[in-house]
Amino acid sequence: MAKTMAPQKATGPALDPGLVRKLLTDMLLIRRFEEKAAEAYALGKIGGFLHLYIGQEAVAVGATSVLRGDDYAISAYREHGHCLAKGSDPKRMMAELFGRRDGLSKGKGGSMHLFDRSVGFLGGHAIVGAHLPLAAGAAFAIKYEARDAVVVCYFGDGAVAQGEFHESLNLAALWKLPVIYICENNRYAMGTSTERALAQTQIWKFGQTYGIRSEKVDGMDVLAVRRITDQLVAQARERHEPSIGKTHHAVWLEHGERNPGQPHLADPWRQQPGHCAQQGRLPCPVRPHERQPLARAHDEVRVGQDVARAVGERRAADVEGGWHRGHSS
Ligand SMILES: Cc1ncc(C[n+]2csc(CCOP(=O)(O)OP(=O)(O)O)c2C)c(N)n1
Ligand SMILES: [Mg+2]
Repeated sequence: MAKTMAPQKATGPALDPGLVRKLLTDMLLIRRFEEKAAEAYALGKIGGFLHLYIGQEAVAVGATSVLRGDDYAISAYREHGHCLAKGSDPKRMMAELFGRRDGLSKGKGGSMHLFDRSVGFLGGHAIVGAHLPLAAGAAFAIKYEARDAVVVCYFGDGAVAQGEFHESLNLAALWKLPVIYICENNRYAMGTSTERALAQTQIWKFGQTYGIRSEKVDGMDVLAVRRITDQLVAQARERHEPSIGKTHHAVWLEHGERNPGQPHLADPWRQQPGHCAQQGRLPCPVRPHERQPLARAHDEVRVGQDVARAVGERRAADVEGGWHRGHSS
């Protein structure tokens, strides 16, 4: 999945059928992976915590679609989608969730600690905010070695109130590091809304404070994410300029999956305004007919949704393989 494709305009006939199919396929692979993981967790086959990425697929896929194989990605604990998008092996990822020795982190890390150096994925990190300085460090190494790779660092809105967020942005700006910080703002950190946690809820504005470019983008629109990330990556690659992007999302799921037989810690979350439990129909990043530019491109290039799904299903067979092996162990 890490293969780079030329950036395209969000609308109009210039959209390449191969690109449309690839974006859909990659998002569907993540969706299938997460659905299978949820199933296994409900059966008590996966230990520890499990935080699903369902509903946010467009961010990982849109952003990764403009990265090169030698670029890095790093994330917090909701990282399955970022790791898959970077090109990691779904079988080894699923094995890791099951705590198996053939897992990505030898079964010692689990869902929150996927790590795959072979595709430049520098880990899922469970301590909120802790990986933001690591991203700056990796970007510093790139600059020190005079390479033109970049680091994309995904984090949640919950990290913004942490000191690491501000320290990292300060150093990235001061030292001109090739890092793109992408805040996936789903408006909640466990049960706490951004309104209750942040004095400044316009997260992208922190970029202005540190004098770096900041952009906000609809995180449900894979083409918009791709377009903006392409610009931010270009300035990081060419001029070593850091930036911050902020994506916003419909709220899909609880904070984490429910442990079998235990009450869910985040049940009050369901009562919060904007939670999916209160909405009849949610916008979905992987349903093309709900994303207008992608839907138009879809019609124009005659790539049917079923075709994309079929390709997605084939890739998802890998997921099933990993799941069955884990399930029978
Ligand atoms: C330093 C630290 N404090 C508290 C926690 C407990 N905790 C786990 S997840 C979480 C919320 C994070 O929310 P956000 O960054 O918005 O990510 P999201 O779950 O919305 O993707 C908190 C407070 C933690 N892991 N690390
Ligand atoms: Mg959040």
